Amino acid sequence: MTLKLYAHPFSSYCQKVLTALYENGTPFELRKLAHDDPQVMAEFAALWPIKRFPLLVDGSRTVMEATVIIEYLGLVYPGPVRLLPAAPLAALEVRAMDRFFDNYISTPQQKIVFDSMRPEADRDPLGVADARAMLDTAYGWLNDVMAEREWAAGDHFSLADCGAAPFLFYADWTHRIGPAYPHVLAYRKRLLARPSFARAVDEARPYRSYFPLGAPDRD
Ligand SMILES: N[C@@H](CCC(=O)N[C@@H](CS)C(=O)NCC(=O)O)C(=O)O
Repeated sequence: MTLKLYAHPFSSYCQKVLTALYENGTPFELRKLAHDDPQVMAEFAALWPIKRFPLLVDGSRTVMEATVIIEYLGLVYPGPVRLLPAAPLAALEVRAMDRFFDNYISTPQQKIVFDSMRPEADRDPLGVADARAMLDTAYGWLNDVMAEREWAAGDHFSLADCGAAPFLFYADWTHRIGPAYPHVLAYRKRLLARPSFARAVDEARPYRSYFPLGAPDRD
């Protein structure tokens, strides 16, 4: 049975799952979400009316939410790279860092981007200022954590790094990670050098013009 992933290469949450799939060389069929492919869009809408992607389909089972998809892959299609440690407390640390990147890096980053896509009159400057403040706070906290670590949860690349990679990638484009956060910048560089994420970034290059704030000429 071929795994099907409904996703788009430029989406950060999709890159989170693609990084996990590439880490383990897990075979899958990409059902690329594109408005000029109504068949795929209709399949996706029927499977998941919430219409947030990525979405994994394994036979009769539908798995939503990037984190849950990665945990599912580890349980049902384990590969050489274990992305969630077997020891419960070590796994808890990975999950805590995964939540940190979703809630305090990706969520404020997306707030800024989505706000920029609204008509001028519907914008939310206070919400955007709060999101920028949250990113500064999150960069500061992460800088202290990463002073002591190679990967998000310690010595081993994990689920938390799968999310950190695209979220820090786009966060820097949205609200620059300044020189006050050298350990975050060095970590982002390590993530970009990781072959699994580097592949996801390369596959998304053709779509850079989609970035609503304008993609910078780097990375
Ligand atoms: N909580 C979801 C978030 C997924 C998400 O926000 N995906 C974005 C793409 S990066 C999306 O579906 N955007 C479409 C929309 O907001 O309508 C997860 O972890 O998978």
